[in-house]
This record gives sequence, structure tokens and C-alpha cells, in this order.
Amino acid sequence: MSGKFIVFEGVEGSGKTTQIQQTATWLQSWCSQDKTVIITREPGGTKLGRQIRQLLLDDPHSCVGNRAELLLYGADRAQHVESVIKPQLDRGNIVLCDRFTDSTIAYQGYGRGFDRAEIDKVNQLATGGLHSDLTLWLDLDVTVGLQRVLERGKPDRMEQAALEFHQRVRQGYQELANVYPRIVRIDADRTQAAIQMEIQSILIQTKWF
Ligand code: Z5A
Repeated sequence: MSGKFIVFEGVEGSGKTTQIQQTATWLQSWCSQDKTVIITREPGGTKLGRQIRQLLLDDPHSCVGNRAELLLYGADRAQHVESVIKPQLDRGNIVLCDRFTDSTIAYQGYGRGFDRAEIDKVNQLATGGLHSDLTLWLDLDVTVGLQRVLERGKPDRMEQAALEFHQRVRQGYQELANVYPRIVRIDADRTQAAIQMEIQSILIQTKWF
């Protein structure tokens, strides 16, 4: 695989979607014309994934059990890796992905309390061992993020989870960042422009493009 795989992670409302869009526009104008910048996301980066996303998130009253939830995120990822991410990386393109395996560790592991070994098995099966070249973790106080999401409109099933759940998720990201050098923490409690400047500076330093 000759492309680059860059993942954006963080709690709800941390600004991933905003920053991915801005990063893609900048990166496409900055890197060589033979590379295409692709934006995708989990869950929901494929046709099957959009159906899975509906099951997982759209109905705030749906009663998806925790084990089924873990496997549905795994199924979404398996389809996504096979039909979108790997083919794009094989073409030498740059894939910017809103959430990937660390979301499962943070939400289903630290949030729901699943054993890490079980999550690693699901992630391994879904990805075949693919991991990001770089993960940009937009770190934000969960109350600030949830407030942004509330102001935007109706919260989905997971956004309605208890505050302590989201705090455990943030702690999960912190612990992952302590262990894996591919995860870079970015203070997301700043202006969009300041965050974007830092992302661009990190990407320039990689000398990949
Ligand atoms: N999930 C899981 O449990 N396990 C898994 O394996 C995976 C996912 C892959 C996906 O939700 C859910 O799935 C998620 C985890 C779970 N849980 N929840 N809920 P999603 O895709 O619908 O949502 P999200 O990924 O959490 O993103 P989001 O809520 O849309 O937030 P965001 O993309 O990080 O932020 P944003 O849309 O760019 O910004 C949110 C608002 O804040 C918006 O109005 C912006 O204009 C504003 N904003 C953005 N940046 C700033 C700054 N810097 N200052 C002020 N305001 C800002």
C-alpha cells in the first residue's frame, strides 16, 4: 500500500468533521496532483455501513445490546476497509477517516467496559491488521463537546449516554495516546483556525506529501 491513512478521533463535538473537511481542502491543494484526498467515516463509509449506522445511531430508543453493538461496529469496519480504505491506499491516495479502531477501544472498551482482548480480536478481524499512519486526537472536555452537539440539534443514541460514559471514553483516548506514538494529541478547545494550523504543521513535518 503506497497511500497514507490518517484518522481523526475524539469525543462528540470535538470538531473532527470540521477539521477533516478543512484538512482535505488544504492537503489536496498542497500535495502532488497524482494523489487524491478521500474523506470517509465510521460508521457509515459504505452502502452497507450506512444501514449499520442507522441501526446503531439513528433511533434513540433502539435496544441494540452491547455485544451486538461491538460486532456491528466491527462489521461496518470490515466492509469499509475491504471496499474503500484498502483500495484507495493501494492507488496511492490519502485517506482521511473520521474514527477508526481507537473509537472501538475508547467507546466499547473504556465506555461500555468490554475486555480489551475481545475488542482487539474484533478489530483484527475487521482490519486484517491495518492501522493508521497517523491519528489526530482532538482532545476536548466532554461537557464542551456535548454542549456543541446539543446546540446543533437532536442528540443520537450514543450522545444521550451518561456524562461518566463520555468521560471514560476521553480517558481511554488519553491512555491510548500514552502508549501509541502514532496518536498525536491536539488541544481542541481553541478556534477552528488555530486547530487547523496545528494539523497542517504536523502534516508538513511528516514529509509524506
Ligand atoms: N462509535 C463507537 O461507539 N464505536 C466505534 O467503533 C465507532 C464509533 C467507529 C458516531 O457518531 C458515534 O459512533 C460516536 C462514537 C460511536 N458516538 N456518538 N455519539 P457521529 O459520527 O454521528 O458523530 P461524532 O463522530 O461523534 O461526531 P460529531 O458529534 O458530529 O462531532 P465532530 O465531528 O467531532 O464535530 P463537528 O461536527 O466538526 O463539530 C460539532 C459542532 O461544533 C459543530 O456545530 C461545529 O460548527 C462546532 N465546532 C467545531 N469546531 C469548533 C471549535 N473549534 N470551536 C467551537 N465550535 C466548534
